[in-house]
Amino acid sequence: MKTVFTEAHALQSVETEFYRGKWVEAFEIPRRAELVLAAVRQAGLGPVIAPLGFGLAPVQAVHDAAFLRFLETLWDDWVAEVGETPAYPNIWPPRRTRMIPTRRPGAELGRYAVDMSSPILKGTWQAARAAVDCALTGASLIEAGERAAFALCRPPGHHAGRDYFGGYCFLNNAAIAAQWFRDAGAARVAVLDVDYHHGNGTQDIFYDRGDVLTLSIHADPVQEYPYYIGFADETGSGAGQDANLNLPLPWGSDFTAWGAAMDRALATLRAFAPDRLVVSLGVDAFDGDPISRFRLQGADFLEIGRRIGRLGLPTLFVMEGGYAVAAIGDNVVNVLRGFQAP
Ligand code: FKS
Ligand code: ZN
Repeated sequence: MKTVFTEAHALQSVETEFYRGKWVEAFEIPRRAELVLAAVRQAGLGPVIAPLGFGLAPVQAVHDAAFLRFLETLWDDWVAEVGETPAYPNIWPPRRTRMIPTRRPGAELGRYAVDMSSPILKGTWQAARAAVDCALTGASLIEAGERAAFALCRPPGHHAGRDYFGGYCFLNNAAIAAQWFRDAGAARVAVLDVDYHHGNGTQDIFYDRGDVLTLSIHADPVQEYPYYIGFADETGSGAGQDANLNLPLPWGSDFTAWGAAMDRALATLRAFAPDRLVVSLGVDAFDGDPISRFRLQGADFLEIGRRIGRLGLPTLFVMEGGYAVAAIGDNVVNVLRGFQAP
C-alpha cells in the first residue's frame, strides 16, 4: 500500500495548547506525523509518495465558500491588526444572532471557530491544503485501480464542518475525499471513523445525504469532546435518514465493547454496499493516549485492520488523531498491516 505524505504538514505547529484552563505542551504536534512516517518505512508497508495538487474545487464541493475565504485570508488580516501571533478566538456569537459579517478578524475567528484548539498560523492554510491533497492523491490511486492507500494527513480533518473549524482540524480531508469519489463516479461511499472522538464535521457535511454513509465509534459526547454532537439518536435527516450511525461508548471502554460496536458498524456498512470506503484513522482509542480514555491495546489495532480488510472494499485510510507518540507509529501500522492480511 502506498502512503501519501508531505513535509508541508509541519507548517501547522504550536508549542502549547489551552487545556483544562492552562497552557500545556501541545498534543497535536508535527512529530506525530514524522513518527507515523518512520513506522510506515520501517514496516516496509510500501512506497511513500508526495501529493499532487488538486486545486480548490474539491474543497469547495464540501466546504462553505465564505468559510474558505476566511481560512485563506484570516492570517493577513490578523497580522495587520494584531501582529504575527497565533490567531485564537476569544469571542463567539451567542444563539439567535444574525451572523452579520464584520470587519474584524477576531470577530470572524469566533464566527468560524468552535473551540480554542486550532489557532490559525502563517502556514495553516498551506498545511491544510496540503493535507487535502494527500487525501485526494490517495483517492486517485484507488481510482486508478489500487485496492487501498494511506493518506498521512496532518492537520487532521474530521472535526471540520461545512463552515466551521476546531479540534485541530481546518479542512475535512476524509469528507473531501469521499465527495471526490462520488464525483469520480462512485454511487455510494462510506466513511468509517474509528478515531476516539466523534467525527462531527464529517457527520455535519453528509447529514442530509443518502449517498454517503457516515459511521463513527467514539467516546460518549456526554463525557467527551466534541460534547454537543455524536449521540446515538443522530441518524441523519431527509434523504440522509439512517445514513448516519453513531456508536458512543463510555470512558474506560476496552476492545470487548469497542469491537462489538465495530461489528454493528460493519453490519450497517455491508448492508449499504458502498463502492468506496474512507476510514478516518485515529489511533487515540489506545490505552496509553494522554487525552483519551479508551483502553485499546496494540494488538487490537491489528484486529481493527483485519475486520476492515474483510469488507473487501477499495479503501482510503486518512490519518486523524492519536497522541501517545511512543506508540502512534505501531498502532497505525498495525491497522494497515491487519487490513492487508485479513
Ligand atoms: C477538551 C479538550 C479537547 C480537542 C480534542 C481534539 C481531538 C482531535 C482528534 C483529531 F483526529 F481531529 F485529531 N481538545 N478538554 O483526535 O479527534
Ligand atoms: Zn481524536
